[in-house]
Amino acid sequence: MTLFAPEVTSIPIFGNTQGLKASQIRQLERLCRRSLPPERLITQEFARHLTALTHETGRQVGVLVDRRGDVTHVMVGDARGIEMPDWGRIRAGRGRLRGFRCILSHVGDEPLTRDNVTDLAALRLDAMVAIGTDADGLPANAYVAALRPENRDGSGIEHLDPAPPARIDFDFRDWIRAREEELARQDQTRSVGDGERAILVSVTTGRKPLDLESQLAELRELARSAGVDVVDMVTQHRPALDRKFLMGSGRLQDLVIRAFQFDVDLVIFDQNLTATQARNLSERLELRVIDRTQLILDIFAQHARTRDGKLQVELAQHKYLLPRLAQRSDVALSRLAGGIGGRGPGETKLEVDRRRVRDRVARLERELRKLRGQRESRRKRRSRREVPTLSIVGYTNAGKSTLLRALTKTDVHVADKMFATLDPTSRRLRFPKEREVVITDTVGFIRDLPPDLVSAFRATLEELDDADLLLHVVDAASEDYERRIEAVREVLREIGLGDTPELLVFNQIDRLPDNVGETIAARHDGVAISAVTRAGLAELIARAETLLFEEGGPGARTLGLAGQRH
Ligand SMILES: Nc1nc2c(ncn2[C@@H]2O[C@H](COP(=O)(O)OP(=O)(O)OP(=O)(O)O)[C@@H](O)[C@H]2O)c(=O)[nH]1
Ligand SMILES: [Mg+2]
Repeated sequence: MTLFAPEVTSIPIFGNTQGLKASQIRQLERLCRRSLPPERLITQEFARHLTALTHETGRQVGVLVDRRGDVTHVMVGDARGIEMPDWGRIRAGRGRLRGFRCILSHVGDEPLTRDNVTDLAALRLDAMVAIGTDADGLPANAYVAALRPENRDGSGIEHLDPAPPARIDFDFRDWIRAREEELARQDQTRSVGDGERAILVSVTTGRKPLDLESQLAELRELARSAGVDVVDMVTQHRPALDRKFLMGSGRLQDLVIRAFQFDVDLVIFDQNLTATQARNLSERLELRVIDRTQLILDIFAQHARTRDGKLQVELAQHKYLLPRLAQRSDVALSRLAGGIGGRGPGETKLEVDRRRVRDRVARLERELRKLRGQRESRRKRRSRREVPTLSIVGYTNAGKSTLLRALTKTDVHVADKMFATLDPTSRRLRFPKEREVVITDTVGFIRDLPPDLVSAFRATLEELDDADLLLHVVDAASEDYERRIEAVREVLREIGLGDTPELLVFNQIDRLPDNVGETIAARHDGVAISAVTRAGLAELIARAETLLFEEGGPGARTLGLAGQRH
C-alpha cells in the first residue's frame, strides 16, 4: 500500500525522512508552497511553521528561500544538525551572493552553530537564520548571520542581535542591496590583472618542522611564478593528517570562511592530497583545490616551449590526474582538472573517460620515445666529436640561465620565476686556451620533486648523462641554501648522477655583504660569482678548465693531454 500520492512524493525533501509520520512528511511538503513577503527576511508566522514541525519531530527543519520570498528547498535534519542540498545543482545568482537564504529551526533556543556559519560562507547565502523552538513549539529567538567583506576585525561574518522573528522587520531588499554593493566595492579594489587569488594551506605533523617558514615562502614563490596572487595563508600542526580532509574540522571551517572573505578562486595545499582529500575539500570549500605538485605541473605547462617539453608536461598532468578520475564526482572533478587559469589539461579533455586518457598517455609516451631517439643520436654525434660537456644544474631560480648567458654572451631566457627554464639549451663555449666545450642549461630542481615530474622529465634530464662536470649553481643569498644544495644532490642521486664530478658555484654574491659569498664558497670548496655583475667568472672558468682538462678530466683524455697529469 502506498502512503503518499505520487505527485506529492515528487516534491524533493532533502535529508532523511525515515521515521517520520506520513502527516509530518505532508507538513514538510507543504513548506515548499509557502513564501515570505519579499521585503521581509523572516516573519513570525513563517517561523511558526518551522518550529511547530521541529517541536513535533524533534528534528531541525530548514528551507532555502530565494529573493522573491519563495521556498525552493526543504531540508530535514536530526536534533543537532541539518545538511544542505547538493549545491552543485542549484544555479548561482550573478553577484557574489547566491540569492538564497537559509532559515532553519533549532531544537531548543540554540544560537547558530559553527556548521551553520560555515554553510553560510561556503554556499554564499544571503543570510543564515536559526530560529529557536520554545517548550510549546513556538518561535523563541531568531539568530541571524550574514556575510560581509573582509573587514578590520577579520571575522567576515556579521551577527545580528538575537530577537524574536516578529521584531526582525527591517526591509530585507534594502538590506541585501547594501550588502551586495559593499561586496562589489571590495571587488573593485581587488588588485588588477588576471591573477587568480589563492589561499595557501600547510598542514604539518610530527615534530614541528623547523623550516615551515621557508617551506611556505617557497610555496608562495611557486604560486607567484604561476601568476597567482596569494591573499592569505592557513597553517595547522596536528598529531596526524586527517584522512578525509587533511586538516581538522575547526581549521577547515575557518578556511571556508576566509575563502569567502578574501574572495579567492582557489586553495593551494603544500602537502600532496589524495584523490579523496582533494575531492572532499573541493566539495566542502566549493572551490578549486590543488596541491603543490599540481601547482608545479601548472608552472611547467605555462613555461614549456618546445614540443618535447609540452608533451612531457601533458604526460605528467595526465598521469597525475588519472587516479583522480577513478571515482569521479562531476563538480569536484572539473574543479580538480581546471589548473590555474584553466591551463590544466582542460575540463573537456578530462571529461572523456579514463580509457581515452590512457590512450592519450600511451600515444604521448610513444611520441616522446621517438623524440628521445632523435635526441640520443644527436648526442652521440656530439660525443663522437669528443667535446667535453659542462652541465649547469641547481635549485630553481638560482641563476642557471643567467650564468649560461653570462658565459656564452647569448640570449637565453632569464626570469625571476621558478621553473623559467624547462627545455634544455646547449651552447658552445670556448675556453681561454681555445678549447671548446658544450655547456647546457636545464630545468631547475626543487625539494620533494614530485615523482610524476621526475619520470616525465627523465628524457630532458638524460641530457645530463653526458655531463663531464656539473656546475651546481647555488643562490648564495637564499637563507636555506644548504638545504637546497642537499635537495639538488638528492635529485641527482635519484636520476643516477650522484657520481658525476660537481663544482659548487655560489651565485648572486652581489646580493650579500662583501666577502660573505667568498667565505661561503671557501667553506664548500666552491667558487663565488655573480652572474649579473660577472664577478668571479674568470675564476669559475679557470676552475672548470682545470677540472675538465687537467687532473685527469675528460678533456685531458680525449685531447691527448694525459701527459700533463701530475
Ligand atoms: N642580483 C642577482 N640576481 C641574479 C643573479 N643571477 C640571477 N639572478 C636573477 O635571478 C632570477 C633567476 O634567474 P634565472 O637565470 O632565470 O634562474 P634559473 O636558475 O635559470 O631559474 P629556473 O630556470 O627558473 O630554474 C632572475 O631574476 C635573475 O635576474 C645574480 O648573480 N645576482
Ligand atoms: Mg633557467
